[in-house]
Amino acid sequence: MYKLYGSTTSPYVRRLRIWLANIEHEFVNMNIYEQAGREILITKNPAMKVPALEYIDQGKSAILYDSRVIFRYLCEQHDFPALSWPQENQLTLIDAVNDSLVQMFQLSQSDVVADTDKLFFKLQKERVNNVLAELDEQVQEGLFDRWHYPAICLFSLIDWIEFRNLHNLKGLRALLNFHQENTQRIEVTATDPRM
Ligand SMILES: N[C@@H](CCC(=O)N[C@@H](CS)C(=O)NCC(=O)O)C(=O)O
Repeated sequence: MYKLYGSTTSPYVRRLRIWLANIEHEFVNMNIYEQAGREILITKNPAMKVPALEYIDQGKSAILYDSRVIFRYLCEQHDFPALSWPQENQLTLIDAVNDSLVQMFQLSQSDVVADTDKLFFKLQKERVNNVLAELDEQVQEGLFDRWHYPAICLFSLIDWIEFRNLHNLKGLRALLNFHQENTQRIEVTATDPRM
């Protein structure tokens, strides 16, 4: 059986929890910003990030980290087709916004004020705005109509942005509609970080 290490709030973890909805797994919930969680985390991933997936390989316990690698491993195990190249690009865009917003969130938790005249904040703001506009267009074109892995990743990102109030999504109507249309899915409500 799989053991997924993560937190309920991480969008990188949530995408896998949603995708694993019909695959037996244990979810180990940790607060990675507190001592107890960090003590577990350091034994699972030297990079000290979630998610990490523990599994049994030829009778031995093995571990994988990084959601992208974990997803690839799970697809191989369950004979699901690999992502297409355009879908890989979608994931890269979603992850780019995710990474920028994780860093901005950590800075705000460190009481660093986001000054958009400063290079770091300017770069993140540009990236987040550009990518969200591109994803909004792709949603309008129907590329996220099916509930495939990139759609699950996009949903997890948008819902996390709303949950943490990280970015004003006003004007990104297609993204907001996409979010609204998927909030009632069972696997989505079951992994809601607000619960
Ligand atoms: N590329 C990684 C990113 C994972 C990631 O950034 N996770 C965040 C939580 S949302 C984390 O563990 N951050 C801890 C830190 O930055 O110290 C993946 O896809 O799994």
